[in-house]
Amino acid sequence: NPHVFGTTDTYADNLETDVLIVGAGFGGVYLLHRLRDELGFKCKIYEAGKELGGIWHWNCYPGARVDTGVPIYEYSLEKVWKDWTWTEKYPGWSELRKYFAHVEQQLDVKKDVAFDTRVVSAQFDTSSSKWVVRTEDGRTAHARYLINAIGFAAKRHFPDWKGLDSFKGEMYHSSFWPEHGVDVKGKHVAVIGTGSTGVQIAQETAKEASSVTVFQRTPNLCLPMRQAKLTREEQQERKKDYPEIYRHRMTTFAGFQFDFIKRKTLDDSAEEREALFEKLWQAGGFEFWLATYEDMLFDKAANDEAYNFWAKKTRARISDPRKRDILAPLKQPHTFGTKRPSLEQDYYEQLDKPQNDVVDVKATPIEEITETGITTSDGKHREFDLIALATGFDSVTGGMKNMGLKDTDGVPLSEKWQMGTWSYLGMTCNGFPNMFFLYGAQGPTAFSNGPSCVEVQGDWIVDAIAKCKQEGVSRLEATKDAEEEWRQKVTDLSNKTLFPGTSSWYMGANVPGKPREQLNYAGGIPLYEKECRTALENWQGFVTV
Ligand code: N01
Repeated sequence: NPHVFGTTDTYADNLETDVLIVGAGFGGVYLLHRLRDELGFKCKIYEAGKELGGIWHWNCYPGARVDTGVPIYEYSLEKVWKDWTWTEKYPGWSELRKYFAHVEQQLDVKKDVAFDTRVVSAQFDTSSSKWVVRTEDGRTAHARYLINAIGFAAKRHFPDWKGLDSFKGEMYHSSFWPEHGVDVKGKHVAVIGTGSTGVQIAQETAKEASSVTVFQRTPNLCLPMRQAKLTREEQQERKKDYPEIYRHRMTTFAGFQFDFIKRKTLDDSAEEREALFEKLWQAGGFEFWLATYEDMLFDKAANDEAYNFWAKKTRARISDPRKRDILAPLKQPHTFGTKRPSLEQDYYEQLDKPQNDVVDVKATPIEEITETGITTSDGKHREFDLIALATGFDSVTGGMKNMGLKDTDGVPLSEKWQMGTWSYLGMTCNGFPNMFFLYGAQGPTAFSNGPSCVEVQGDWIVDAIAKCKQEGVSRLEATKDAEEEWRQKVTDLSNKTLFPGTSSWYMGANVPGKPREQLNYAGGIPLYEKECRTALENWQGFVTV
């Protein structure tokens, strides 16, 4: 029985509920808890997977671990953090799953989650003012409010290489890795893609496989993780500071414990700059990215300084000159930090080993996947036992375009967003009354620590629903004008930065044919929260009925 965790009515053919939430990751669980337990709404979650955890349910590839240090990547709910301790500063996927088991113990979420339940269509019925949501297995739910909490990586991306289906060895997309693991001992492994995922898979499998060959189109400008073991005692001791830590994280640009420093790169002398870079480098994690000079992501000359420091440090770790020039070229492949840097532990040392290799697929693109391996445009054919596809996602918009959402006129969201993305506040859409989403398009999403984004948006959604109830509003809908203005704001904020100049999934540039546009709000968490709160005060940008 796939539905073992639910209460009976969770799986009813006709579900009636106040709020239907799609997705049981950080966002969905937070919303369920706040709406159900604090405000008394009847809520259900529909979840396509078999467990809580969202991305940490799907991502169990070798080496999957979070790139944000404890205690930032977790809920600020005291009920949850009070009795929870981590074993490592940057926890791995299995520990994150244990965290969600602990969340379940504290919040009793699962009784209101229908697992194995994939939404295939949803439309607001204007006569009843309710959402009608259908599932793949034919059930129907009616809900006053629909909240999409599906994350930014709900739709996988597979490049359309010739012969992709013909490979006779093992082939897995990173987000569909066998849960019980794959034995790579003695195997020749190919990893295609060098985003956060590809770097982690390559680094981990290289410890056991006979060889690992990475197919790299763009170098990942990885930062040293500086992993550390954590003791229960030191965490208990630190917990007195947690309320302040969680308050503070909402005051920083990216929802972390640190923020950009209010100084410009070139205002410092070369020695001062070197000293600051060295300090950030030694601290490890995202500090070199997000706790550096405030102009690093805005000014090319400032950015060059960061890149040159990165290249100097990284090149020194690679002894093979050919690999060094591919993995950490002297000439900047893109402005530093405008693609997501991965945190690594020994990625460069692993790839430097003679049995492992890196293929520059910008120079020699993949032409074909054959029964036994991969052929590149220079005619070289390499044989493998296992191919790991770390080719990413139709990020941010792909998931919501793929769940059969239609506006009140019957126009699919996939059509509305075909030429670009329109939303208001990165949480609502014109034509989709009483629908909210979080950790998606035009919100802080990729420029924020996940749980911080989820809490700032989740709290706003909860307050918006509570305000509707209090004021007797049966239908809340963003106006077209508000959407146009929000899109312009998202674009303008981004255009001040260096992000638009780089082809990345932040810009929708990783999927052929997808419109190139900034998909994330680049104004930082505090400004975002202020804008959203102002809008809520008097329903600015909304029509209410
Ligand atoms: O996906 P990606 P991801 N030929 O899109 C390459 C989060 N995350 O799964 O850069 C050759 O970043 C593509 O090349 P290029 C995190 O926010 C977090 O790695 O487009 N290569 C790229 O190298 C992250 O940013 C964590 O030139 C092709 C790779 O595939 C986000 O999820 C861990 C290709 C895709 O990288 C997504 O990460 C994992 C082609 N045709 C993920 N098409 C942690 O917190 C694509 N590529 C640790």
